[in-house]
Amino acid sequence: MRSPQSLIEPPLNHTQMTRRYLTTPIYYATGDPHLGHAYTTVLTDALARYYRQTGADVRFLTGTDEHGQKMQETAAKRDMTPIQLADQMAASFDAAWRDLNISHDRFIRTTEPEHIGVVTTFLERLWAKGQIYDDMYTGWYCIHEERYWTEKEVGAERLCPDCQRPVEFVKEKNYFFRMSDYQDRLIQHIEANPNWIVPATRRNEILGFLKQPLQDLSISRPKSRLSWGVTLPFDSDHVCYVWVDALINYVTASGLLDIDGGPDQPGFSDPGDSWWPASLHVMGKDIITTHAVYWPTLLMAADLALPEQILAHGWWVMEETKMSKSLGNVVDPLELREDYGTDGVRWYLLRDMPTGSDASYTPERFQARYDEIANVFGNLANRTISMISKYRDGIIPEAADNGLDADIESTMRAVTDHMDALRVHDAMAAAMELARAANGYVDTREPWAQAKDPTRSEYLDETLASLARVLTVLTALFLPATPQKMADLARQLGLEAVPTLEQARSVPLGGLEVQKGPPLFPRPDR
Ligand code: ME8
Repeated sequence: MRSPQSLIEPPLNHTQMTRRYLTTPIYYATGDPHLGHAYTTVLTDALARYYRQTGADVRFLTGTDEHGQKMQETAAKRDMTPIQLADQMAASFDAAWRDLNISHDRFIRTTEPEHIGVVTTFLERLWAKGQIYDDMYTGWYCIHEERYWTEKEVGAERLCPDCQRPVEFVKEKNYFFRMSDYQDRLIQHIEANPNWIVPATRRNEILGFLKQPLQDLSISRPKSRLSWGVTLPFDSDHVCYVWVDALINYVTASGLLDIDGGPDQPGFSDPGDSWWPASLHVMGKDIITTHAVYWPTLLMAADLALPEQILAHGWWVMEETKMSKSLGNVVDPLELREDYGTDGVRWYLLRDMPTGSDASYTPERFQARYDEIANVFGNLANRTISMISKYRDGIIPEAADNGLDADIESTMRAVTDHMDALRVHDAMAAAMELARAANGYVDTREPWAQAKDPTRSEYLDETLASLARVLTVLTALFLPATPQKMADLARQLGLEAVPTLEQARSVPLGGLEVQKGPPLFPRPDR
């Protein structure tokens, strides 16, 4: 018997390592997280874990969006100050992400002094470059969506086209960003980079939107109406529009901007020292326009690199309706976790939603997905470890372990291709197919019959070694979705940790002692 296999990390050469900077949206600190927020965060976490497994140097950012009119109003309704509400909700998101085993490196809050400093510096830079002007705005405003609408858009009913709530008539001084100047450059960028916005439906939607002339963007709100925000550096009677403030969070957390640079030297640090540009912004399709139009044009105007890719996933719906805080039809991921465990919830979210389309939450679908991982993969793990315990005193035989090599090879290729194309659901489906193939292998090889016949002892060794190999590979393939359960299984196999994708195929297993543990995906006791 060998002692638990210690996996030596390959030496990392930081200058040559691929760097990946991944972000989720920063969620509004007006309510608790629900299944929709959990999905985006778990999806980004799965990608972050995958990239780390491939040896990349990863920075993973999430956080809360804490300024704006909605915060001011929600706090007032609850008899709180905006910062009290923000503190409470930031703690609630932070706790939820801890419970869901999210591996972020940074949780940003837009009320942090560092962020306020970066927004100020960013605006100073745009102002110094003549990218901002003031004008009188007359029109309609939706408090809930924090945005202006035209007469035509609100119609005779005077309702917000997005949320259907009544809009207010406003006449006020506003500062505008010359967004329209960047329309052609943005279209060229999208056309020259077909994978910049994925999936293609969202890219086409943005290109369709850009067929209309792009308006300049109002980037301020008068303090007389809204005081809860970042004061404009060039007019202390106004605060920054919450979306501009929020988008800049991605730059703040990258370390690109030196806030001590001062207005004359806007003080952008050496890009080589920061994480900018982001490799991938992940979000729901509801906020694709802000990320694929407002954000890149603001960056162009500030002479900063654009994010490398934008992924806009679909909506979780309940029956036909989008799950949303304001509609009150939300599912609490933390409650589901009590019955199915963290990895049960993560698995369902990643396996059930095709990355680009909508998905409908039902308890039946949740159960069906859980049954799949419990019955196919959980069963494979359980029977393999039981058979090694029963037939070989718990020691993985030193024998050829290539019985499923062809399946392993093709699955690893498929999983890697799907993950690289951000199709996490397909990657997980492909890994599950390997578990199914391995169950088929058990049924064909009939190790219980091999065990009864001493002349077939070598074949039994081969069967068990091949099954141990496939389980090891599966710990690496499922790690992005179910990290805790894969760590448990790696320990049951006598390994210290889940191997990287590369190591999973070659780490020596013969001689390791397996430890039978409780079922990986037990039936929920309800
Ligand atoms: O928009 N299905 O914050 P937000 C899938 N603060 N994803 C959902 C979802 C659902 N039903 N509901 C919410 C904001 N999401 C801004 C972002 S970023 C610079 C500022 C997820 O709290 C999805 O990622 O309304 C969506 O884009 C995000 O939560 C919106 O979160």
